[in-house]
Amino acid sequence: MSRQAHMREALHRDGFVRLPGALSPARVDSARRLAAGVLARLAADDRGAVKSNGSMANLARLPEFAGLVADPDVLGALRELGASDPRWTGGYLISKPAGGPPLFWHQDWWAWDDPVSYQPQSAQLFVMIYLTATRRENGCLRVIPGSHLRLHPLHAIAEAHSKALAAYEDPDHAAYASHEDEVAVTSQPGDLLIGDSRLIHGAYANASGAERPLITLWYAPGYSTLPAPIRARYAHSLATQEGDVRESALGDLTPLTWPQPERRLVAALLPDAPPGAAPAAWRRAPDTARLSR
Ligand SMILES: O=C(O)CCC(=O)C(=O)O
Repeated sequence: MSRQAHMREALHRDGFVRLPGALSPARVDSARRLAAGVLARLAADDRGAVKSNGSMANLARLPEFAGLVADPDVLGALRELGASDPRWTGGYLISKPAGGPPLFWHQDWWAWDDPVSYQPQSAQLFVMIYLTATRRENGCLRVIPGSHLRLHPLHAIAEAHSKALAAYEDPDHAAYASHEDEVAVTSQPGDLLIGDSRLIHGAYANASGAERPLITLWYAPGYSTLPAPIRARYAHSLATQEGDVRESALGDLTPLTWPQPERRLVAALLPDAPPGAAPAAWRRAPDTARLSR
């Protein structure tokens, strides 16, 4: 089997795949420097409100990441995985400080009312770029393989993405606990971890003495094949950044109002609105009866 066929099979079967060394060291260095600059600007209160995540700095506010969003290695990896018309639908700098707690179990998908959510093909992929070497002890990714398509007991954590879970109000909550089905996904600088947005995932606590920065990017790999209401919602969200955790230090730009050089870099990747379609409903929890057993 070819490398490409292996990658596609892993993504389909497990819901994620690791591409070792896909990004150039120069790109990783630059992203690490940019991330450090953003973290220095965030207020302690902003990070405290998302203690479980560590930080949630919306890249839509940060044109300096345009080069990473449009990086040919990232887009090439998506195309190898079958992306026909990849569009960038969002991204965050999620950085776990030294001593940061675990990240709650969750999945990233948001249009669970639409039948496309229950098909094998993923409507939205995450591309995770850990900027330092990660392992269990310093807060690497953990995933439940296969949970992008199959019902899992962790789907019962209905309030994933709530303010209380993000703020780590109840450290004994099951959303932070290890699960027997979890798999630790370690990473080296330059690796891309690409996965299905429906995959249940989280992160271990960072028991080390160093910051553990991550850039998560989301792309719709086959944008023009998506139902019109989903495309309409993407286009609406791009312009409004609805639901953003608003850190005032980051300003209120959107990719549509970025300075022209950065806007030009990502222009072909931005979701456009289909004429006349009403945006799909924002639904973060699946209809569990429709997931396979
Ligand atoms: O912080 C992490 O390692 C994982 C972040 C995450 O779950 C996400 O980007 O959706």
